[in-house]
Amino acid sequence: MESLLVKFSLLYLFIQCVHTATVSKYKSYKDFKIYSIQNGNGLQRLIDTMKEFDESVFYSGNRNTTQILISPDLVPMFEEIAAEAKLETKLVVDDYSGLIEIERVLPPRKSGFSWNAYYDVNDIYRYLSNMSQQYPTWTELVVAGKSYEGRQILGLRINTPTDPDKPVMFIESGIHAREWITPATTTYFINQLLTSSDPDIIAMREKFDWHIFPTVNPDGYHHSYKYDRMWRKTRSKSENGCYGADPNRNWDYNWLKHGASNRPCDYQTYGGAKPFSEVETRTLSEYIAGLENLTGYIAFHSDAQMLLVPYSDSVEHIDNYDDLIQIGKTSLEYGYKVNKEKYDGPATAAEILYKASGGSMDWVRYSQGTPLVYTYELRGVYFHWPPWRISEQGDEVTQMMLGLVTEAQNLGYF
Ligand code: 0X9
Ligand code: ZN
Repeated sequence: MESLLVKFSLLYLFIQCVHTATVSKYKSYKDFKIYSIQNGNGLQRLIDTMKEFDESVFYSGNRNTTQILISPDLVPMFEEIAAEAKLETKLVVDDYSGLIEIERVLPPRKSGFSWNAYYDVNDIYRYLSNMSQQYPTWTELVVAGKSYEGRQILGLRINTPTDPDKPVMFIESGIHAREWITPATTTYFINQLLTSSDPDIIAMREKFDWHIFPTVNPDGYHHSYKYDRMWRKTRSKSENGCYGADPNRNWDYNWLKHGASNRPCDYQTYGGAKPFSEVETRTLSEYIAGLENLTGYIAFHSDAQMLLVPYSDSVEHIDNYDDLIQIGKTSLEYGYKVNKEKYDGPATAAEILYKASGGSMDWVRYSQGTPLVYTYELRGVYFHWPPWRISEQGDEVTQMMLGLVTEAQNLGYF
């Protein structure tokens, strides 16, 4: 084993030098592979070894299988170690860059904003700004905080002047940079709220004081858009030179307890130097804490296709769990009617996904006592989704929101 590692270390170092010398600006992922591995003894060791060689190894999974993204240079080592550990592996994606290519449809510059392409953060903000100008009596631009690189966490408040004390409904999107479908779906939803002639959607618009934030991790999203499609974290710089913390592991509730890393170079789940070390989560939490009458907090992620309720790091059920499940089921039923897509749950993440502490949803529920708190994991293939199908998820989410508010209203939440 030892000599095997030495052999591969040298080979890998050499390839990395050549690679660094020739690397283009946007990480290509050419010939990167995804393997699906049956969980078993030796898996963690395999993952750890791969991570030693390449911090950016991405993996995710459930209780049965794990998917891992491997650079072509590491494939021989991966296969040898997997064979030694007698782990069953299956190649599921041969060239990961193909999935990324599908998404790189340039936004149609002249025709304004659309839902046929993915936009960088400035364009999303321009869309919000345009909407605030087009609907000045219904909407206003709101700033929920700022980012490490100095961007705003910009959102749109939709609060039609029908009643001064409406319940507040908060939408958080894009906390994970690479989950591009979530900002796209959120702007789609904003568009539906503002322009739909469906009486149910109009009623939903009127019922709440909406605070909607399509990209709460703007630096990370921009980095994913411009440099590395798989970037997930913020872009703060750690003392040891690595970048970013997972903004969904950085909130001050059970910080680092489960499913989070304390290593700044961890590509995925570094929880940060301390709770709220990231300016994005800290300022966003202050904005949330300042909202009177916060009744609903909805976080959008991708791509596990699930509906999750608090808490994410415990299998215990919270006091209005039964209501949350009933409301969540109706939400999913409404969504199902659109595209016949089934989502897992509603359930706690600990029961159907994995335990993960330090997420926004748990902090909001615990510290603010907000009654209706959900995380929607939208659809996708390893975080990818063709741009020409954004509206498909947009319509599904719009109906899921309608189902949610309808059933919550039936249960007397507003
Ligand atoms: O790990 C996460 O943060 C979420 N999954 S994802 O693949 N989108 O990264 C799950 C979030 C569950 N909720 C919380 N941990 N609050
Ligand atoms: Zn996510």
